[in-house]
Amino acid sequence: MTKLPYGNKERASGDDGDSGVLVQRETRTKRPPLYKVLLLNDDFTPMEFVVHVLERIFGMSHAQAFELMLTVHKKGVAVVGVFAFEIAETKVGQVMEFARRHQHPLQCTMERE
Ligand code: TYC
Repeated sequence: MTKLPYGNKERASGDDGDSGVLVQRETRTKRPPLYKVLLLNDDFTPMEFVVHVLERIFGMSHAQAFELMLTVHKKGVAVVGVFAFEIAETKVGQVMEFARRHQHPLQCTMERE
């Protein structure tokens, strides 16, 4: 048999090894990243306004909202909740818009968990 200048006879015969059939390699569905929504303290926003924000926008009970407001007041910042990107973005926007409309300097941000 003649020695072929290729590693194997498939290549020498012009077959590139591609059968034309698509092979599914692996399926890896990554969980979407989560985002912490943070509420920041300031010296001017009234406590009751913050409590109202936490009830209305984050669905907390009055007791939960009051407790978290006090945590922010004492510590400077607290995580209000953890959400998928678009939910977190929407809630941050709602807080900022509501505070702006009432002329309070309340700040709300998000960061990747
Ligand atoms: N520190 C504010 C006050 O004494 C109350 C406050 C709490 C403001 C939480 C913002 O995210 C905040 N009136």
